[in-house]
Amino acid sequence: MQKFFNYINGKLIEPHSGKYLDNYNPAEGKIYSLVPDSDESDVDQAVTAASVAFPLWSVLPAEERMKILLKVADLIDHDLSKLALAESIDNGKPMKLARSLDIPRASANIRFYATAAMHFATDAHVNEEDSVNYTTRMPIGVAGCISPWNLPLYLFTWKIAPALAAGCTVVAKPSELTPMTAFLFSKLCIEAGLPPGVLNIVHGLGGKVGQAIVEHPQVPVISFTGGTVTGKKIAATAAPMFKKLSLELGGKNPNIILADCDFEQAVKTSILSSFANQGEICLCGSRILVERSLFDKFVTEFVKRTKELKVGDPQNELTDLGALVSEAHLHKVLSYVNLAKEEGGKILTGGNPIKLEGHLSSGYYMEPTVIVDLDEKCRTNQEEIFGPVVTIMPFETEAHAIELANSTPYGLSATIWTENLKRAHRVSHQVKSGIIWVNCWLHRDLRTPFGGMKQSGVGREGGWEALRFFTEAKNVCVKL
Ligand code: TXE
Repeated sequence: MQKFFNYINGKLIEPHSGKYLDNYNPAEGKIYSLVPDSDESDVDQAVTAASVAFPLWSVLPAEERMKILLKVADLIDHDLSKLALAESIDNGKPMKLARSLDIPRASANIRFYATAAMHFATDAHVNEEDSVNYTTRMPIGVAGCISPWNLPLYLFTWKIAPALAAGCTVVAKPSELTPMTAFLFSKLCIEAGLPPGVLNIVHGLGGKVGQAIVEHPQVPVISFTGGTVTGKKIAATAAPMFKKLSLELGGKNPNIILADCDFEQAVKTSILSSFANQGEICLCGSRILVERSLFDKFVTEFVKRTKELKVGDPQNELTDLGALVSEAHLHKVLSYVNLAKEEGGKILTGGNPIKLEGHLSSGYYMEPTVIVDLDEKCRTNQEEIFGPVVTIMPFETEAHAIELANSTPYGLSATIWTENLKRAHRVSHQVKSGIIWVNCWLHRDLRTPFGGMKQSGVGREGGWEALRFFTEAKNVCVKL
């Protein structure tokens, strides 16, 4: 049985407890590896290593940091197939998705920030009369980076890259459900010559290892991606310690289909924004809002294409949806289908678990599901399901669409389909989401601010936002 190890002070080591957690392959529903069941003593050792490494790493010229990080990115590209297979096995997602999205984006994250550090500049304010002010931005210190299981290496590197590029050292924790690529990543960091202690990866349970990172007095900055419930716990721990916090949380994103849209594009992309990665992307458009005049035509075509999706072996190139990440998560998502029925919803397609043949017979599979006849206030339309389940609701007017779009506690992303440019801008400006896509979805430019409003999070990642987050601004005023 394969064992993963913590990566502390440049070494791959066992957890102090010597204990391990079972790690499942969701496609087969079987234990395939063991994850360190670390505790706060392991976190302590990691924070010490990161603290010792900080003075040198933080003053290393950006160009030197860039060279090492670019080597890591090259090694990820070199191991694309191996990392994609690891991601697919660990998460249950189709191999073709891991190979086309997850792993290329992981190396892109690192390359983007390795080079951004070379161009990161600060401000100066000259007062012609008598003074000049200039701002310095120094790396804050040891950064705690905690990431979820849905896009494991993609989101893990999305935090670590800017932290390291900014000159922070890092103690990171991947989800205990998908530790494999983080473990392989630590080996690549060793191979690339990342100095010991600059990055430390401690595996284990969120409530134990994650909590220990968040409450550690020598970790002044925390970057978290995960559920809103966990985000609240982290904020409650970190706020009284005046820690700097970035929280990327859940979503219940509206996908607004106006009657004047490019119908084929809207349907085709809506299938992706509904079911990609088994619907386990916080940016998925899980509430589809369709203008009344287009409603029947859209629902008919959307359900037809949903039925055509292939749920199966993640290693099969023809598979569109693989397994959900865990048995518990599958049951959670199925429980929302039952809730939808209780709330008066009509299941147009899907809603059932799927039992595949042979070695996949114990895997965590379910049908992509489309639900109508629910009102916007019911729990099914208010709570994040985070699976291959969407609701479709009609709206009468543009104002009604905006009211529906803004009717949940979340505000992460939204998609708007219209061929009318003025309408696109008008609606975009009124939808309360941090990220708006018009006539596209998940079309990413890493320079843009990434994050949500309301209960979808605090702060923004991406572009200069992330480098500012991991640095402390200081203003120096010099009297002339
Ligand atoms: O989250 P959890 P999950 C959201 C997504 C969904 C959820 C799924 O919408 O709601 O995250 O991810 C660790 N102190 N997003 O279930 O449980 C845990 O071990 C410190 C939004 O994994 O919150 C794991 O490593 N850490 C996002 C990580 O937190 C703790 C994109 C996330 O776990 C902890 C992806 C604690 N008390 C998912 N408890 C976006 N907005 O981009 C758990 N953890």
